[in-house]
Amino acid sequence: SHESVAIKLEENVLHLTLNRPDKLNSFNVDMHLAFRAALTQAAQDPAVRAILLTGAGRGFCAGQDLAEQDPAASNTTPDLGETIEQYYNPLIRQIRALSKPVICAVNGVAAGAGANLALACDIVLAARSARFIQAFTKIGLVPDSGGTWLLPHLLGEARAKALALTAAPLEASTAANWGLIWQVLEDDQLQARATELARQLAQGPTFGQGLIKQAIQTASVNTLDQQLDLERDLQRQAGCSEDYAEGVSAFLEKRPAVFKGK
Ligand code: T3D
Repeated sequence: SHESVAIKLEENVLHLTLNRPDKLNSFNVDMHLAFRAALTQAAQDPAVRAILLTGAGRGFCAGQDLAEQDPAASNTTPDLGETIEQYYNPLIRQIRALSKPVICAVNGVAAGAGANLALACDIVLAARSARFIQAFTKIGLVPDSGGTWLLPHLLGEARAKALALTAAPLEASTAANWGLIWQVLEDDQLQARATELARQLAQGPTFGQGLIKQAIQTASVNTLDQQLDLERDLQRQAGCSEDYAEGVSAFLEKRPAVFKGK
């Protein structure tokens, strides 16, 4: 049967590929449920130490499947708040709460919720031909899936507002220059380089990586004082990990460390 999210576990990396290429991997309920189940499984499975998210075909993700939720086709006004509450918000929260790095390889156009899904990931790589489009305003909507938070945080209000109000397509290279994403790669190198990065992280001290993710995500709501306290607490936890002991031993013995993620 056709899977709307293709899943493969290889070398401790869970590859999640949005797989509705004919619809530019736009979200229908089926894809939401498959994605959610995969992330829930990823959180629980110790064999999963990094997640690599990408899209099948020429696009990354075109956001909500607009054919599935056509207001003109139904008699009642759809409650979009309900869709957000049920599907998009839990997805973004799941990614942010996951104590494992989520790498996103944006292989092509990322529009609407698809753009903000990418931006919610921990490390975003994009193909040179990829575009980020805050498409929402073209159909009278508001950026969701964290867009109105992520954009001003990453870019500042001026760029955030202009992108959201105009739906202007942002080239991958500009996105990288502006600090919206980590790197732009040549199209034919994206998947190999993203896989390499994901594998490298998966072989690393993934317990500590989870704490790093938590610390950096919390910074925006903390004062420096609060953040110093948080760092103390997280460092205490990291210092109890087997990976810390191994990391120090390996350094002193001048050999590569063998991390277990605990
Ligand atoms: O529940 C709620 O509604 C609230 C939640 C909202 C979250 C959102 O994400 S709202 C924003 C929804 N997304 C969009 O508005 C983007 C719509 N798509 C586009 O603007 C363009 O497709 C792109 C700029 C992304 C790409 O353009 P292009 O020219 O490269 O491709 P295309 O020809 O437009 O699309 C290719 C096919 O995918 C086409 O189907 P066809 O004609 O070959 O059968 C197109 O209809 C389909 N497709 C693309 N995006 C969507 C879609 N089908 C359904 N929903 C889509 N979002």
